[in-house]
Amino acid sequence: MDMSGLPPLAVAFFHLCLLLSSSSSLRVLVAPDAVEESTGRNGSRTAYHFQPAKNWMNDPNGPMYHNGLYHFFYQYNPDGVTWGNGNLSWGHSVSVDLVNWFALDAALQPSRSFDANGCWSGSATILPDGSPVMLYTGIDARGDQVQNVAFPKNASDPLLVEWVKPEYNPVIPVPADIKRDDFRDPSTAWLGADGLWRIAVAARVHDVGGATLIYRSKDFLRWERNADPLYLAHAAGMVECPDLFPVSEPGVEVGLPASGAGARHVLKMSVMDTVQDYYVVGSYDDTADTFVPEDDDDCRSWRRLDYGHVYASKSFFDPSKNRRVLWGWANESDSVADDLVRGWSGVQTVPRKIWLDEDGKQLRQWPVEEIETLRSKRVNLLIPEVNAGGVNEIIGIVGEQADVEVVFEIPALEHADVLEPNWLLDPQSLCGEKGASVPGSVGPFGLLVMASGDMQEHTAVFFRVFRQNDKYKVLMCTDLSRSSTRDGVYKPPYGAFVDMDIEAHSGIISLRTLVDHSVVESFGGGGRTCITARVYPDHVVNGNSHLYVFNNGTGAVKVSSLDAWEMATATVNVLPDGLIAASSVSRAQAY
Ligand code: DQQ
Repeated sequence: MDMSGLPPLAVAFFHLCLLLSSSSSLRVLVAPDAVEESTGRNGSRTAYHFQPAKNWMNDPNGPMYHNGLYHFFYQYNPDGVTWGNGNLSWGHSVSVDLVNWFALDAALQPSRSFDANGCWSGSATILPDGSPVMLYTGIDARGDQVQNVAFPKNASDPLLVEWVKPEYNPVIPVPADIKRDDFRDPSTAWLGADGLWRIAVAARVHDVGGATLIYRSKDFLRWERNADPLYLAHAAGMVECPDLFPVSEPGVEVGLPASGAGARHVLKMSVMDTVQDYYVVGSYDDTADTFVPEDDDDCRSWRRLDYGHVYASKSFFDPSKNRRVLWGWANESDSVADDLVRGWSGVQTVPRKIWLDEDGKQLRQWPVEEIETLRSKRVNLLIPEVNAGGVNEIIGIVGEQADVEVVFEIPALEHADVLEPNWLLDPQSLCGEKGASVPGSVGPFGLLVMASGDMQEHTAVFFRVFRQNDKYKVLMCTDLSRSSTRDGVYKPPYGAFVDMDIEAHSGIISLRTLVDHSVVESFGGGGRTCITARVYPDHVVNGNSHLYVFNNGTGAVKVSSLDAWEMATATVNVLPDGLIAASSVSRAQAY
């Protein structure tokens, strides 16, 4: 077939379809009702965020790029919509573009004494010969958390469908000074100058605190613990899912692979006490294997990857585009009863490219460029400014599946309200006190999304600018208090200060919000501050959602540009029609 006229993505998609239909080992996880489910029958299923066809999903696991395909694994309960203590498996999907995903059989399932009670989180490492290895936490037959390895059964299978767990597992049993259920989540391995591999493993050390331990090995079989932890979080309890990665020079968007000697590093930890992900830039000593943060010692005061509802994030280096890509788990925030009705629970954020900002202190995050291939119908609103109390509707696109990019310009920053110093301590409460309908001098201004026609339901994503001495502080909020008229739904305000000098940026600040049914994922100030929220408005069951740009401040705000796109529905873990027949043949053979 001559495909020379097709765009590269279409060609890649075609190849993946061929691969899937011809792979003899393929057994597809898609449930018979998955196609109907994926259309969003209940209004909250997403159209372009990653989620399995059904059941429970939590942490992203072992993302990697291998032989031209992206592989994404995730904590999966094959038997139901709750976390499923005892049978957690690694769901597995592949993609050519990080947007459309094809479900394969679970890669790891509890089956041996060393993971009899669950295959918990872990990471992928690509070895120098190009073959991948997985490290994951097994909950063994006694209930101990142990670290195991797994290899592809057939490294030349492009889909890497089957994984083998060697008999010699576990490769790291729980150490004597650590409780059996406080030892988990091995990171991607990196090579030290001495030729030994290192991994970080999360643990709580008795009377000491949350620790990120370092283990070294030359063969992935025998691992030795370093006397010093990579980092000790004295004040925090258990920390989970550590991620240590090098970053390029400030402002350089190119990523670095796992080692990257000499570079500054970022340490990310998921803190169980707060169920939040924190990160810091610091110096990693690759001989002593210790990390010194360039910030406060208490990791709970570090920056957050996302100031909304995201946890257990994981990144990987994508050599095909020289970038680091991150996903995070966005849990449901309505009730378990709702999950049971829906038949699924949990989504991932969109894959985000991450790099170090020019300030050398914070990460910038941005949806990977491939997400833009879903942009279909485009509208742009030509309004020079939004006056006090102004609300302008963005019409012409489906509001519940949209990508909105808006650039605001504040003509008179000096009119901003004065900031009280204690407001800096708790931006989330400040967003609650000064919600979208409380007028200030400069702001609130931003977007109203997932709004019902009568405005009874809406989610507000907005900024407020304050003055502190002769500087300005920008508060970013996502306020869920009016997001749904339903009871039993978590509707907090989320908020954080955007770390940028808005005056030096000529009073300009941008906002990008991805709306996807029950997800409102926002990137403020060019991705300096991210807030992901889960929303469950009632009106979507029978009606459409509206989008607005608004300004409830007393001063006018200029809209330098506003572009909004309707987003096409991606193929996420549902096979395209033409392949359903092929998959049911393999399903019939499999069961
Ligand atoms: N979830 C996994 C653990 C990890 C936790 C189990 C974080 O490995 O510590 O599903 O959400």
